[in-house]
Amino acid sequence: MWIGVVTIFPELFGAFLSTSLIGRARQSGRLQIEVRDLRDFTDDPHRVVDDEPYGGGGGMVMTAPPWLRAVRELSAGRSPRRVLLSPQGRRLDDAKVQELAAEPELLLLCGRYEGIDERVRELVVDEEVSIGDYVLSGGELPAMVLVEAVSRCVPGVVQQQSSVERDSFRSGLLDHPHYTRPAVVEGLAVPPVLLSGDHAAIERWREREALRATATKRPDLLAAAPLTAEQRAVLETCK
Ligand code: 4HQ
Repeated sequence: MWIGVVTIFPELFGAFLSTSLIGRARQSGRLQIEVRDLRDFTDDPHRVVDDEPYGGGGGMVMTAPPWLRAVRELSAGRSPRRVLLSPQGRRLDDAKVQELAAEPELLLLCGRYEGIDERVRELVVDEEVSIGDYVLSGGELPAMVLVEAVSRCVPGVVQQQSSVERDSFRSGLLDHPHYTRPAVVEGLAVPPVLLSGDHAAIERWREREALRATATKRPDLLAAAPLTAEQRAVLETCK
């Protein structure tokens, strides 16, 4: 998969893109990520990318010309889906992540200041995506969130593909609790079934705890999850 990113702060992506899972995926060639500085697409020597808003008011607005040039140059010879990170977008969820991961090419636009001239959206943006209802200073962190979530869906990026399938949300449920050594932490013991060696019993416990966690922490998810009759019965015994 190819992902292009346009930003005025390309350095923010350095450690993120060279560390851990994403670093390895890039080295193996499964992920090709091209981060470009918006200022490289200006034609004035001062590399200015913002101006005062028409109609007045505070703050600055990112001008259209560098964005149009950046998007068109990075789209030359490919046809990436062009995504603008913005609080006005549709909220990112697992369904959207999987939909974006099915694209061979994505181009992510990271704005700053009060935002980008509206005509950029009209001319070269396919869709807006938000990572949540709160205000950030720029689209860079949302772009990293999107890159990380999407990358996990690209075949071979997560070494254990079984862990992607087991992942939270794929089932519509939250994960069960996890425990590791030591067996007792400040008087709190590991649930004995996990030490029993009885794999079927452990599987039943995990399923039950996943249902319980979802019911108590995210009842909204539970309402939307397609539960089997057996899962409904187990859920009854958790109450
Ligand atoms: N932004 N999800 C970039 C966000 C945001 C979000 C605010 C995007 C500032 C310039 N983006 N502008 N939440 O808060 O995606």
